Amino acid sequence: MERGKAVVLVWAVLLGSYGRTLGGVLYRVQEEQPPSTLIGSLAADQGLPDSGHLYKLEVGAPYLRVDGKTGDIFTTEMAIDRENLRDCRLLLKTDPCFLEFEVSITDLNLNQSPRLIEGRIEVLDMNDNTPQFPSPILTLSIPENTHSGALFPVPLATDRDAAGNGVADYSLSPGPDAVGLFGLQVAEDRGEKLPQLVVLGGLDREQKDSYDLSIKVVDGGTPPRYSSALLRVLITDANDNAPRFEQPMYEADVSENSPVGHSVLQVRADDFDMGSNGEIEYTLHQATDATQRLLRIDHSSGIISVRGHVGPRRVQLYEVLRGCQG
Ligand SMILES: [Ca+2]
Ligand SMILES: [Ca+2]
Ligand SMILES: [Ca+2]
Ligand SMILES: [Ca+2]
Repeated sequence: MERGKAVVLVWAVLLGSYGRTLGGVLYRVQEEQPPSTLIGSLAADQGLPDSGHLYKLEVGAPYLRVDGKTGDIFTTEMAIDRENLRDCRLLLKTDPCFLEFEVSITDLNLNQSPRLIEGRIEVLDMNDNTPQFPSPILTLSIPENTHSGALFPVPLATDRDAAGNGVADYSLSPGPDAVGLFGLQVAEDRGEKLPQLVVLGGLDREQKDSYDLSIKVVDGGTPPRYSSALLRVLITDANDNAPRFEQPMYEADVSENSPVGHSVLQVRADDFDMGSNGEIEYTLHQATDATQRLLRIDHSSGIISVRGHVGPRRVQLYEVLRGCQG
């Protein structure tokens, strides 16, 4: 509803009869109306006197003011913001929000104590809040060996409006490099929408280690309000690569009587994984006793050197090397 053309929904129920206190007057008003919007006319609506009496607001400031002669209740410069009213801030989304008021009526001709009218104004929700994610950039970590169909909860957006104008749905724009890899599933639990990222395709950290997706949240208002956040998916490493030597075969000649510690050759291997999954340790693998007596390998550098006396023979190193992941 536009501010300028505010239509105030008003009706009143008078419960009980006139006495010292009149209770149960109920009006309704849309939140965020401009100043001096008429909420209700106590004299006209309630059959109360419209002359010779003084109406005075006792409870309801600063949101309300009352015309002294007619008891007309108006909004003020202090807008009634449903989401910021003290009594409504902690309500459940589905609970109605009420603003209490009290107006006294004094008969100017009689020397009587004033009568008191108590009432409530139900503040109706407007869609004046946009649903928001907790941060403009949301991060999810997903292991590269995740199977297709696995679900990862996405941080929830919030919207301070009442249920119908609150969070209604989420959608995902995967971007060209992530089409077919990620989707969104929106579960529901007791009326709350729960977005979950679905892994649809195979993820390989060694091919691509992050994806930037856009996630959008929309509320149920008319027209709806919406906002978006960047959903950054970080692919974490799994140990899915074995170490590989740079060459399929290494060969070297060792001179007879080479001194102990003489460097024969250096082998090198690579492992595409990260951190400890990519660390390499070199050992001699299935080496014969004779080879083990003759040669040693440095576990970290891959340098093979002479360990013992070299006699007149030839050792084929390709039999004896293996790269070991750490
Ligand atoms: Ca909203
Ligand atoms: Ca609202
Ligand atoms: Ca590895
Ligand atoms: Ca890996």
